[in-house]
Amino acid sequence: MPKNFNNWLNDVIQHSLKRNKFNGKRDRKIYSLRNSIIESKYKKLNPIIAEYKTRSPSGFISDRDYKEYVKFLENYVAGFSVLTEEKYFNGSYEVLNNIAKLTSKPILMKDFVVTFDQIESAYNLGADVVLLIASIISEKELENLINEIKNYGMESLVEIHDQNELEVVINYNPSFVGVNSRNLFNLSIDLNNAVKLIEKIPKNFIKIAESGLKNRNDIDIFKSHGADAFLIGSSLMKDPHLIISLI
Ligand code: 137
Repeated sequence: MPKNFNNWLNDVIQHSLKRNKFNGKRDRKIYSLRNSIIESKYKKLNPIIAEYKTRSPSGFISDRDYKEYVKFLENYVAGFSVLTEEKYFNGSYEVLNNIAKLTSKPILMKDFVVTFDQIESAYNLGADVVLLIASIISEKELENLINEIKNYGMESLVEIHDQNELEVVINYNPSFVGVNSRNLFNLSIDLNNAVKLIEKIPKNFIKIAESGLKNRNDIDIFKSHGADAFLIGSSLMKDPHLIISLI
C-alpha cells in the first residue's frame, strides 16, 4: 500500500487504486523524451515540457482548448505533460488519448500512479513517459513500478521532494529525476529548496525542474544549478506565447 496518507493526497491515492483501466489499445509509436531533451540541448534550446491542465488543488483554472495549445507549442517544446487525474485536476484518460493523436512529441502522463493497471493504461493511451511520485509509494513499489514502465518500453520520471527520497530513488535507475518545488501537503512553492535539491542529483541522471517556473530567469537559475529540462504548466496555460522567451 502507498505510504504518506494525508488529507487530499489520501483521497487521490484511494481514487487511483480504484481507477478503471483504459480499455483501448495503443496505436502510436513510442517517442523518447530523453532523445527529445538531448536534441533540444544540441540545438542550444531550453528543453521545455509544456503541461496541459485545466484545474489544480492550488486553485488554477483554465478553459483553454488542448488542440490549439498542443498544435502551437509542439513547434517549440521537447515534450508535453498531461494531467489525467480526474477528481482534483479535472483531467482524464480521454484528453491524453486525444493529445496523443495530435502530436509526435513525447507525452508524460501526469497522475498519481500506484498500480500496474495505471501503467498499462498509460501505454495504451499513447503516453511515452509515466510520472511516479516518491512521496506516495514505498521503496518496493517504486522499484516494481519503474520496472513495469520499462517493460512497456516507456520512460519513467520519478519526482522527489527531499534528499531522503533522492537517496532511495537513484538506486532504481529511473529515466529522469524530477524535483517538484510544490509541496504536495501544503501546496506551497519553494524554488530555493528545489534548486538546492536539484544540485544534489548525480550528474548521470537527466534532471527535470517542475512547478512554479514563470519566466526565463527562473529557468536560468535552475539551469545554472544543473537542471536539464523544465516542466511548466500554469504559466504556459495562461499564455502559450511565453514559450518564445523561455526556449
Ligand atoms: P506549474 O507550472 O503549474 O506550477 O506546475 C506544473 C506541474 O509541475 C504541476 O501541475 C504538477 O504536475 C501537478 N500540480 C498541484 C500539483 C500537484 C500536487 C498538488 C498541487 C497544483 O496545484 O498544480
